[in-house]
Amino acid sequence: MLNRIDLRDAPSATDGIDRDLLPRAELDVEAALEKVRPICENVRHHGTAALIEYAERFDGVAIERVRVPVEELDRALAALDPAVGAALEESVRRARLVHRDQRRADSTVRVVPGGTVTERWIPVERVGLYVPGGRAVYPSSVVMNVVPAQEAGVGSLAVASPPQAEHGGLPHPTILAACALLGVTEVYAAGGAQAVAMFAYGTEECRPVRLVTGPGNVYVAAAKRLLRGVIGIDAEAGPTEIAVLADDSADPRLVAADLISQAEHDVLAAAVLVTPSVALADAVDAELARQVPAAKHQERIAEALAGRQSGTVLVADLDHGLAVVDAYAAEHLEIMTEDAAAVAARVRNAGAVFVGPYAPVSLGDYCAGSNHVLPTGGCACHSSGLSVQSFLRGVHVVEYDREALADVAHHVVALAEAEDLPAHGSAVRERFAADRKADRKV
Ligand code: HSO
Ligand code: ZN
Repeated sequence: MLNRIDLRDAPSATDGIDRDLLPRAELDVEAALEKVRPICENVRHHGTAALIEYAERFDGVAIERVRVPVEELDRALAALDPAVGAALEESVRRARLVHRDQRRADSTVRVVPGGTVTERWIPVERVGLYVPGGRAVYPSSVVMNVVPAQEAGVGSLAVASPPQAEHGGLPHPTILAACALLGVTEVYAAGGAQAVAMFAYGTEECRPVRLVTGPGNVYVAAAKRLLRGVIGIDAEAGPTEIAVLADDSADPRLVAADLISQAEHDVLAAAVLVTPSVALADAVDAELARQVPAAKHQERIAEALAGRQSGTVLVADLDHGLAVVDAYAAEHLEIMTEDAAAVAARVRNAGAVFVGPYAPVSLGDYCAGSNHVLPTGGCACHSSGLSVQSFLRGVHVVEYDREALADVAHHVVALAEAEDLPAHGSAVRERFAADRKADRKV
């Protein structure tokens, strides 16, 4: 069922793993840029009118206003299935526990007597959160974006999600309900690149934001790339990925179920099994053959599993497997081995690591307390998932008194001269020249 890539004789850990040998999706954000550019310009110059035009063109619905009335949020929450409401509340509660703990205190370092540097953590003033609509309606992603922003102390938070024809041009009701549950009152019926442009440039209805976070399709990613600079962004989210590092001790039934769970997202989703055990690989294939036809979204899943982004990678042993999963840098990595915690402790590159048989990725998607907005496409080797930190800026506050500056002045002057920037040195010298004139001591 899964493509098989046999790396058992390939170079091992010390030689490094060639990433090109590993399965991975290709997402052409560059190509989408040309389509997205005129859309962003149109929103920049025509605001709400442009958004209404795109709602008609891309979402097939005529809307009169983009801002969602607060009563619609309340109505959606009141109509929400109580079991879903309770689950969202538990998800929020656990996420708050974890994210609250991420908050950093300001800290002051006394560098020398009379000289301190304080690091102040200041929340971004206003944030826009993009929530996809259409096939992917994820109230859980509202939780995963809003909770860290709120815990960081972001004062102003707006959500945008595409207008839905079958919901009278409003975003999907579970999205509206999740916003209401989290106390978000500013919601816009806008999707795709045009929503990102609305946040970046502002419109008659929406004040511009400083930072845009949230997942989206390739057009959303392209708009983020284009407008980065005007706004900050979290990441360009690609299709979701699960890698499972497993040995003979793993239950093939669970490995298959977890691979299927993320393949369910998208035909481009990646499901990768890394194992030294041919027996396990065969057993997982057999389980996939059994479980996929029973899955509701079996066509999408089968396409994702058969795609070149998915596969089984056979490795020489677990050390080799660790080198492979580090090279792959999966968005989600499950460790299904003997002594899973010890193996997990050795992982360097992954968006999130799920340890042992009772921590499936879908727990993390909804209710572990961890964040599910994670780096994709191998970006886990240099980036983290969404956190309170994503919504804060660290500002250095420098305080030196006269003595402390005098002590280091000659070093500043020496470096300024080495860089042929003598005015930098003069700025320090001037302080003392003025003093010398004033008290005529020197
Ligand atoms: N696995 C997705 C998140 C998600 N799953 C939302 C279900 N709903 C990317 O981490
Ligand atoms: Zn998921």
